[in-house]
Amino acid sequence: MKLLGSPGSPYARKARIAMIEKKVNCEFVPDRPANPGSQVPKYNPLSKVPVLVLDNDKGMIDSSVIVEYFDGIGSGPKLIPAEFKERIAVRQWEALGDGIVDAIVALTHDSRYSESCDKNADWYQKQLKKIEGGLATLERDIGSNEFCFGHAFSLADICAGMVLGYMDRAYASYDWRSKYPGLKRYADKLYVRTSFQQTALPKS
Ligand SMILES: N[C@@H](CCC(=O)N[C@@H](CS)C(=O)NCC(=O)O)C(=O)O
Repeated sequence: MKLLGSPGSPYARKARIAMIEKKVNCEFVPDRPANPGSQVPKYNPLSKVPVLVLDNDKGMIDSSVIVEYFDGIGSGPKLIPAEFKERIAVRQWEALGDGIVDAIVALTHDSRYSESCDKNADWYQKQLKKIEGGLATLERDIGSNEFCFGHAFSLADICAGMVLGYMDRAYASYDWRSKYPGLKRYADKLYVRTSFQQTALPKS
């Protein structure tokens, strides 16, 4: 089994963190879909990462599905609770995290984006509103807790950490630590985990 992903991809990082937390015996293979010779299109018709290449040479796609797979086959505490209401609650955190990352990508990959671009422009404000709304919601809902959901590490924390790590990589000019001190406190604790340290995103 091999996990293909770009070293800088937040979604690949989500799957990589789950792989480490669940002690799954799988190799991470750096592979950017845009690079010539990439194996990604062979296993994912959408040409996106992460993609998990199974032992039967079939591809499993989407970070959400791959995390659930790792949670099922790996050892250690569950990342996604079995109980219905709890599972839906954790999935809500995931949806929020994925949505914030989508907005960071939309903002920072826009051809008009640069450090000196017009921050009042409609296209900029539209994505910024989603990012700030998302970060404010994370900060409010985490409060002074150690974990996003309940009293244990879960997929919800993987997703919150994925967001904050990607802010630092793709949108480093935004000082989220000063604006959301509760998130800074939360992230400082989360980032000492081996799974976060081993998957730290390269600076862009
Ligand atoms: N919903 C997908 C999103 C995956 C995704 O958008 N990956 C980006 C990298 S962060 C990608 O591969 N982009 C290349 C492309 O869209 O061509 C998931 O969670 O796996």
